[in-house]
Amino acid sequence: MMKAKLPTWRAFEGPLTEQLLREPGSFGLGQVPALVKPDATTTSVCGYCSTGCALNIHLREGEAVNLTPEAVYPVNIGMACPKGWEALEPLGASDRATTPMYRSSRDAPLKPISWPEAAQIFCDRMRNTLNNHGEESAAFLSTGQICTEEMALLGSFAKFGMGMRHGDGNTRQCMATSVMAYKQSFGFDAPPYTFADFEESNVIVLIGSNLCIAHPIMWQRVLKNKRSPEIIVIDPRTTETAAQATSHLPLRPKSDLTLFYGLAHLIIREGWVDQSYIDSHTSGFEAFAAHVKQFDPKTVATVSGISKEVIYQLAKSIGTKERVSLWWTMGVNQSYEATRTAQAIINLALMTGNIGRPGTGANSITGQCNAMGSRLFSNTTNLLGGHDFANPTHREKVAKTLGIDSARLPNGPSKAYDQIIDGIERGDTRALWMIATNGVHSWGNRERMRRLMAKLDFLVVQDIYVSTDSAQMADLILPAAGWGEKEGTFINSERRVGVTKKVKRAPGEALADFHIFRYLAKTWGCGEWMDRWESPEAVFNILKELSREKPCDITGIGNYREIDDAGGRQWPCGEGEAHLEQSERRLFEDGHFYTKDKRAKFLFDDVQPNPEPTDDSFPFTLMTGRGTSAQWHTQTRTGKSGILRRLYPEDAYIEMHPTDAEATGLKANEQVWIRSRHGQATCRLVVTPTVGQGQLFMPMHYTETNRLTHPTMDPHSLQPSYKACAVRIRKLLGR
Ligand SMILES: Nc1nc2c(c(=O)[nH]1)N[C@H]1C(S)=C(S)[C@@H](COP(=O)(O)OP(=O)(O)OC[C@H]3O[C@@H](n4cnc5c(=O)[nH]c(N)nc54)[C@H](O)[C@@H]3O)O[C@H]1N2
Ligand SMILES: Nc1nc2c(c(=O)[nH]1)N[C@H]1C(S)=C(S)[C@@H](COP(=O)(O)OP(=O)(O)OC[C@H]3O[C@@H](n4cnc5c(=O)[nH]c(N)nc54)[C@H](O)[C@@H]3O)O[C@H]1N2
Ligand code: SF4
Ligand SMILES: [Mo]
Repeated sequence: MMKAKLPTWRAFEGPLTEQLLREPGSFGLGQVPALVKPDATTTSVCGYCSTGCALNIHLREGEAVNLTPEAVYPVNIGMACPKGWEALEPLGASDRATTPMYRSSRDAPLKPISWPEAAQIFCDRMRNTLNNHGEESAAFLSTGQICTEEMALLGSFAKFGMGMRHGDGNTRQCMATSVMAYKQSFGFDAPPYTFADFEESNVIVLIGSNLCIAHPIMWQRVLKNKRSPEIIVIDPRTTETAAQATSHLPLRPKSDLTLFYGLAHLIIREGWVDQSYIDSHTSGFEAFAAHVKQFDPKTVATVSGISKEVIYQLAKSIGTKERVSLWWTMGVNQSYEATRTAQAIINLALMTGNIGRPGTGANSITGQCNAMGSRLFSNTTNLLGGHDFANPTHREKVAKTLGIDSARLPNGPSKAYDQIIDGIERGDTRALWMIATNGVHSWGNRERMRRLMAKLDFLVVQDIYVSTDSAQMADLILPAAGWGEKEGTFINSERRVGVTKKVKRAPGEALADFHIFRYLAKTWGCGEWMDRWESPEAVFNILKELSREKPCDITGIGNYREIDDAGGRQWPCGEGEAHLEQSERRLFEDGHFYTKDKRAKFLFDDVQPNPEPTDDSFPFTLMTGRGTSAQWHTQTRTGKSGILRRLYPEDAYIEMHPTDAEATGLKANEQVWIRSRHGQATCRLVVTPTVGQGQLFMPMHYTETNRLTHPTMDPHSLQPSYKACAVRIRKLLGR
């Protein structure tokens, strides 16, 4: 068993108001005794990825001293990946934000200030901006990595309290495509599967999804499948997952849409469609069938680089096998035609009747621990609980449940991430509040992003560390408690609501995001209507009420303790629903979708040219993504664990095919210079046949990567196309 070192906390010594001290659970161990016995073991859902593994947290005098994976939880059944095992370690890092910090001008150094001062500065400067420049002039950028209750509180305070019109999240970089694809096709953003489907499929198709690295415990679930499934990986790279698959289709980057239309063409031509399913439960099939006629195997083979024979075999497996599940992640979502690509996958499942049965589905795998919470309850792209900002009935329902006037609700969704950022250039966005996301590292075209952050009148960063790229540019840093130092719920990839608990004291004056939002709301003056939002569980009860009669109904889900005892519960879970005792649940078993006519829609479009084409000046296609199972995004957390650091390369690197290395005269391990149309970077060269010729790969964990990428968006989801950027590469001279 690994031993977690107990960090030495800085003594708490800040000036605080009476009011803050009275906040339940804001400092010290607060509410821990309510859920956790001091010298025992409790469970908590992991705060990294969307698998949502439960971890046993071992306590001494109420403080976590170690952890082990939980054996009976239905998700991870005793397993955890390296990040989960090391989840306590980053909490003890020396660069934790322990007090609010402020600089009155850009040239001044950041100085510690008190919470009352910080809250006053936040409210004064935000209020000035909104008063002087209008409701569109300040925005927030949030995350899929805080608790659902925190997201809901933030979205409600910012929009209904402060009167901010815009707020988006890093989920735009990640899940916006799936949200849009499901909404349009199924009538609601509803990933239909349960993890048991990994174990119950005969054919598992993984598209742009590197489970072994990004979702290692889901891959363990695949390995538990007793049906000797066919595992097909569709990814330009020979990833760790592709290497273990029964077949790997190394298609040309961004040729997915052509390939899927080609598969649909063959399935129709060979008569493998499930006509009775199509007739009973879908609409738009005929037009779709006409559309895919042009995608004959020869054309598709030329475009995708996959042979006609292999394409035929894949079509046959999808069209004739009994239980086929299709899973996708960022290789699909991060594209300039992402939504239609995701819908092409959905169409394959619909036309073969592979949905609503065990081992089937058109399944988008989410990324962050609470991406699903953000999709439903962050109040950004839709009104709390999957409601529509523009729908009068929805507005009334939400306003009534919250006890506010519906006139306080904006009448449309927020600007998207890129529109908020582009707004800085034009002077439309003047103040920005970044919460639990490190946009200066993770957004494309880094140098432009840095320039725009510097242009803001006021940048507030709310993070657990002071050292992040974004925090370093802030005017005001609000110190947050991290995973393990606060409580609330996460919703994982299979729609399972799980409880995460406070098992450690946050250092110094760091506060749970929940309490930061509450304190700011009180200082702002929206005390009264927010009185009911007094604790995470009180907010959870409000969210349950908001979900009533929506597809994500959780009115019958129970309280934190009941959810915890049940091993988490999946939505929907309406009042008195019998399936409460079931530990695994999938959607659409009755063939009814959430559209008006209850039918799923076939949606499609013409294939678009890559807006970032390669040419003589930029001959290589750069792909980006996850590097190792021990690295998380911008590395602010995983970079703090000595054990994890030993598991991955310290310095930035780029992967190139041996033939290309030979042709360009580049050698393994030498420093190279890479240039795109948007920026340049230097890093170490790794020569490996896992990338195809003409392709390069860089993990996103190093700051170098997003110096090169560019924010080209999918038109429906406005998600950036991070995975296909044209570059050239040379030996770095002078070394
Ligand atoms: N260890 C670790 N795990 C994580 C994360 C992490 O940072 N580290 N992040 C989490 C988050 S938020 C997310 S969103 C998920 C992401 O999980 P994944 O999407 O599985 O990870 P990525 O590496 O971003 O992209 C997946 C694959 O897409 C492929 N790809 C690139 N271009 C194309 C294309 O045109 N077509 C196809 N079919 N494939 C293509 C890439 O080669 C890559 O192997 O991981 C989650 N899990
Ligand atoms: N080139 C390229 N770029 C990408 C991607 C790619 O594949 N390629 N993937 C994109 C995807 S899918 C994603 S999801 C994004 C992720 O991008 P980010 O969201 O920017 O990445 P993280 O490093 O997870 O940032 C989370 C921040 O929140 C802080 N934090 C952690 N816990 C808490 C908490 O409880 N409270 C508060 N207040 N702060 C906390 C962390 O210290 C960190 O600074 O990156 C995107 N960018
Ligand atoms: S697989 Fe995901 S949820 Fe499970 S331990 Fe690893 S990071 Fe945590
Ligand atoms: Mo993500």
